[in-house]
Amino acid sequence: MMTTQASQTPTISPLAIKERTGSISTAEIISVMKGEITAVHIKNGFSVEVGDEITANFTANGGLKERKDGVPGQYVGASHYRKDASAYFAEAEEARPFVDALFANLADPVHGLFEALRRELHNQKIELRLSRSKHGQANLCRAVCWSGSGTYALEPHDDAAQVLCGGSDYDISSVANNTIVALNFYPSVAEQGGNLRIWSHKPTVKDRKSQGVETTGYPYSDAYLKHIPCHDFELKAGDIAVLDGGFIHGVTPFTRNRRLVLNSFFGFARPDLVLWWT
Ligand SMILES: O=C(O)CCC(=O)C(=O)O
Ligand SMILES: [Fe+2]
Repeated sequence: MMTTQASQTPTISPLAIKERTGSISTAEIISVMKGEITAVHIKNGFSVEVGDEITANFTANGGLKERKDGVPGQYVGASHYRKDASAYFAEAEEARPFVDALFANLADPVHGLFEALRRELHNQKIELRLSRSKHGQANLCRAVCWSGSGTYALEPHDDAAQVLCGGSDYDISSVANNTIVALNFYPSVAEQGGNLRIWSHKPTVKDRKSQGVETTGYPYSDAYLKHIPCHDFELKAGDIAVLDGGFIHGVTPFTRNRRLVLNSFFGFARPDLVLWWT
């Protein structure tokens, strides 16, 4: 009885959040990777015009699909969620031309940030590369428009369970021992709502078991989250959010226009290796 109760009382972990306007710095990203800060919200982090072009390329994309894995949304690219390595990397290979088509001939912020981080880490004798296996290689990002119609457009979840439980064919498994960084670019946002909400709680394996989400980290119930403080990032087109994906987060409902996110994950697999995937 005592044990059950203890595992169902979520531990509050304070959020260290930075919000500012301007260009994102690799130092801030590395701070999130090292667990020094929980999240960074950069307002006006990239051009709204580039965001509009990416959104138009998403809408017209031949690889645009409806998600069929229990998480409502439309997407271009590949998600490792609930997939073993062979299925994920096959999907990533197949989706690559469509992910490339999102950026067409643009000098886009996702490639820009990846390259800047790669250079900075290289200076520190750390390699940054895409996750890979004998089945193929990850893409730089995936583009998603969430379409949940309940309390959330994207239900509260953590991004760590899926890495921990992905299976041994993945090279990213060891990143689960470190901070899994979620990187989100917002080419377009909702008129109302569509906030990225983060809760002051980083679930353990035991917490996930108690909530029946051990292998997915999705979704956490309102009852579980009720007494946990949270913070909302109110997003505008051109914003960037970088967060410790081990903390529970979700997307509040929104109306009318399309809210598009370009999402990637990365983190230390070893002290000298950072892997990047979607
Ligand atoms: O759309 C967002 O703001 C968050 C996306 C997210 O949490 C995810 O893709 O795992
Ligand atoms: Fe997430």
